[in-house]
Amino acid sequence: KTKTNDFHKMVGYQIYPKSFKDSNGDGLGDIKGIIEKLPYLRELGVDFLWINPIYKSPQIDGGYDISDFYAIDEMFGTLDDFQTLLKEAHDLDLKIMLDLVVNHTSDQHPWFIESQKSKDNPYRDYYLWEDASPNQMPNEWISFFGGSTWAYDEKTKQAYFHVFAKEQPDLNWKNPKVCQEIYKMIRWWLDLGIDGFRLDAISHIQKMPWSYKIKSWKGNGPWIPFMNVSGIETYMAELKAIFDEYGALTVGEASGVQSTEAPDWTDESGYINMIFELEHNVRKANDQSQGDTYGYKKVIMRWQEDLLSRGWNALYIENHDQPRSIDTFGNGSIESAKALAVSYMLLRGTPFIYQGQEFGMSNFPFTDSKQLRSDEIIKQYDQLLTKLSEKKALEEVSKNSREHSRTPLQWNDSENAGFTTGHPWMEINPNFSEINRQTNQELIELYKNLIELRHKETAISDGSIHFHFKRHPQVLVYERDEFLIIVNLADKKAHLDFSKIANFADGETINYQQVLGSSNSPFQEKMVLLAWEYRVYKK
Ligand code: ISL
Repeated sequence: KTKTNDFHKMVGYQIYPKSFKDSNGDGLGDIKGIIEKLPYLRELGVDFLWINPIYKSPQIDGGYDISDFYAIDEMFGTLDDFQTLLKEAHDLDLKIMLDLVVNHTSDQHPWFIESQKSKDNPYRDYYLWEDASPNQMPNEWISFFGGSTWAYDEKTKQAYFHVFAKEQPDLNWKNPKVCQEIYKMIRWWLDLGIDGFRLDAISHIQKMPWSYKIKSWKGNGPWIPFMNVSGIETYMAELKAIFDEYGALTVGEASGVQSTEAPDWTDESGYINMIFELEHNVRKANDQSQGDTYGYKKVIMRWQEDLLSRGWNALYIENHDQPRSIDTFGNGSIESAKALAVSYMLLRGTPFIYQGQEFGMSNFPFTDSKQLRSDEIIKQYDQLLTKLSEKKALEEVSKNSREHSRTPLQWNDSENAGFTTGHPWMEINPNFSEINRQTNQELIELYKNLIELRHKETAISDGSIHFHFKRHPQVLVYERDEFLIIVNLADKKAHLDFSKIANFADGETINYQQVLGSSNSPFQEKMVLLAWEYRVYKK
């Protein structure tokens, strides 16, 4: 198989399996639960599913700490179940993409257990060990989850390196044996019949020399020594060779890859099909729980423009690491969720929908620290307790916490929102009788329409993109060849005047038909948009 551009037309759906659907009443979502819901996903119209890690794991980091790359974690089912899922999904023409987590393993992975035993263990060099003492780590680098990137080991008087939790030791990619093991594993899953991978934290696999001194502790400063560091190209090229052999569908989570570098990563000869930018999740300076709309718009425009002639964007407004968009960039209303949907679903790239986003799931109103589930958030909370009251500490950690997006899916208004017949592993949002898959049909319909446009219209799947009113703080306006998309991303009115724009001068004569919209409104040179209004026109 060769690399084709099929993915230009596709729409992905992200499943956080623990919270998607429980089939056996143990309160945890599972593979059979996904199988149950395949008809729903088919009907929605998506083309592939990206499933967050289902491998064997102690679950310190939501399954991103893998202890066996070849086994399905019991909580999700068996390899047989997974093969049934593959078959049933494929029968419905749905592709399956798995998470590929190869920057690190769990500290319970047999390689690490061996590696820890002694300095001369054959697996020692599978990980990154350096001489250290309890109060002198090899350098001052800090991890994404807080604290040093080094964890000291008393027995061997060395420390091992981890960019995430200390239970997630980083693999040593400089060791060819590690690469071979990983490549073997990738082939194993592709041979089993999966369609592709989402490459987790892939830009961190290469590190700078340990002697690198951090120059700024602000922004991305602390991550510079392990974010898209030169030398990574070799590994990426080797990965690409395998992906190409299988015609695998690939999307990279690659923080630190700039919009100007993304074309090299994702064009015809690039390593992967597409890339998620992580920059648009900007928050208002004065309120970390609120999205910065103009910031979002600017990031989107830059990535769209920088990848216009080469490369491909993976588009999203929600995932398992971010709070719900209806509350960050929206105002909690379904109108705002609709505007957000239109704002990104028709851009150039492959859109992803995160479970529950399509029916307006919202942030969780945390009232008790016992409701928190992520290890790293609980640690942050405990840390904050040293200086804040319980109430303030909880408020602080839940501000833009990824916990919000991880609550069980609200399928209907029956007990436990139809997610489980047992006791849910994480509390269900108390708003489930108002917000669920049954109540918010209109939003689902809109998503269906948007997906259909991507499937049918080459202007949307492969056309060019051109932005207007680029400095407007709240309205996003873009042309995709014969299409014109207008979205008001705020809860106040906006005025647009097209008469000064070359192609629109004498706009009244443009023969625009409205394809979608929150109201029926023929195109006019001077228009007033209501709060959260969206309009899609076609010439
Ligand atoms: O934090 C980042 C940038 O500021 C990241 O780029 C980082 O790569 C990203 O948060 C990684 O996330 C992914 O890997 C983590 C896991 O906890 C997340 O859920 C996953 O999406 C570790 O595997």
